[in-house]
Amino acid sequence: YMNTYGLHSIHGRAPAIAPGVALARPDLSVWVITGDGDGLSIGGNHLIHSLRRNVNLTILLFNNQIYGLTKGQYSPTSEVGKVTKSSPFGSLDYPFNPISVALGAEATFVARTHDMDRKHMQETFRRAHQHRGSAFVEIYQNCNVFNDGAFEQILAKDKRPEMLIDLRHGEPIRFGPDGNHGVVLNEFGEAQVVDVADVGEDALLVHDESRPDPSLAFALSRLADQPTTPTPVGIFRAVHRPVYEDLAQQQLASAQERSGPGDLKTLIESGSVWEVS
Ligand SMILES: Cc1ncc(C[n+]2csc(CCOP(=O)(O)OP(=O)(O)O)c2C)c(N)n1
Repeated sequence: YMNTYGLHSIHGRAPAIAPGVALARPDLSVWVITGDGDGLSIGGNHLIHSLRRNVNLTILLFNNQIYGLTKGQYSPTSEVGKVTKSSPFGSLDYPFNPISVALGAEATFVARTHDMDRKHMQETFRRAHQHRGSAFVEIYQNCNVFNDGAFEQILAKDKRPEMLIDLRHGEPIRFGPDGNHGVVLNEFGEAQVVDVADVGEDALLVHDESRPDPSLAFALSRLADQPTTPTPVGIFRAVHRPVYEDLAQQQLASAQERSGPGDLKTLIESGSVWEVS
């Protein structure tokens, strides 16, 4: 059992409200539960700024590639050509890749898991929770009412060995029923799927989630733009950077050392004061 408390924000604004909670109550473990519509459409701005600030939050983005609650409109992760109630002739919008967005927003922890493997999901959430700073986890989640089967090509039980690339820190990136496929970096620094028999095991990319530069993680995020080709899951990036709350506390302490503890009433009544009659 867990002792939890939840609150609903305005649509998309959880990443704006949660940093306030985290700043005021550093003793709490603060989680943001969001969706591809919530976190990447209306709340996209709030999401990227809480990531770059490295507030101590665990952000779970449940990506079902659709607006479910409002009954099936296309979202920022829907594929081009998606026919929905709001795009009857097919969506024209090029979709976001949420992992690439989080990496571009300077997130210090970035991972992907999915709704067909409880153990993988638990382990990913555990690592995200342990991370100090903003942890971003994308979860591929089927919406069985408004977008059923969106991840079938990679998440059907018989497809997973061939289509999921399990990223493991410090290990060569291999996948496939017999580990017969792997990932290399090509001459342009792009990640590329190969047959291990063609290149040899030594040529494979060794995953390193702790690299300070996000380029490697970004290259891996570009392997699959849509869940139709081999797709990396696991932890793309886990690095340390000063946490926003710690910096804010330090700033507060040094200001108090300089000018004393301060008094709100005195502050408000200081400087230019007008009397309205
Ligand atoms: C300010 C505001 N604008 C629009 C809405 C309507 N609305 C509710 S949920 C939603 C999209 C939800 O999509 P997503 O975050 O992907 O979650 P899902 O329902 O698919 O789980 C929208 C547009 C709202 N509730 N509030």
